[in-house]
Amino acid sequence: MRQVWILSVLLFLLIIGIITPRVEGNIERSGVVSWITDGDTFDINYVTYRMADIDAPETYEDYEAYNESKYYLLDLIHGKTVYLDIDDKYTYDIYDRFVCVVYVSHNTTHYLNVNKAMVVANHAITKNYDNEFNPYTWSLFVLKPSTSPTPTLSPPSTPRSYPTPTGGPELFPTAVAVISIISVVVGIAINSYMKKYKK
Ligand SMILES: [Ca+2]
Ligand SMILES: [Ca+2]
Ligand SMILES: [Ca+2]
Repeated sequence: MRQVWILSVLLFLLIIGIITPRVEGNIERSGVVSWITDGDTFDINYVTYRMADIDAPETYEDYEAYNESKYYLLDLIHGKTVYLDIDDKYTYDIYDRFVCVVYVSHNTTHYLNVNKAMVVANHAITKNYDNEFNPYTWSLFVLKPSTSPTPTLSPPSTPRSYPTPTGGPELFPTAVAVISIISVVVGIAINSYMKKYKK
């Protein structure tokens, strides 16, 4: 029976390692968000960043939707340290804003993909522009790298506290549960096969 458990645990770790996306190597800079323009644009130390492959409502399109989107993003990242994957293909858009995917700490092990979170919350739509990113492959949560990058853009400021974002589907716990069950079943199957084989 011990064999089954060891096998199950090993399988579980292997599968988790394969399916969970990681940001390792993709975080090119970080800093504290000091200004929110709208649901897809913000500043760090007077430098403007445009969130890649999403589009949030403009004031002239739908003022109420613009406002809701803007304050949703504000709750998610304003005053917080964000970790940015800058577009390796063009770096800037036509307005000289850095194009990026934004990550913010979700818990001790995971970042939230803020671009994806804006779409999931219906505060922005997906628009797959020409850049290094493919928004259709994004996961809402990604594993943090083993060592966090040091903020480089701005000195640390006192973070304002905001409520934990809600509304995103918690896919990760479900996936873990499913994988645990599969691992145990496969473990038992392998063990009984081995027993049979030995006989
Ligand atoms: Ca927009
Ligand atoms: Ca990049
Ligand atoms: Ca793209």
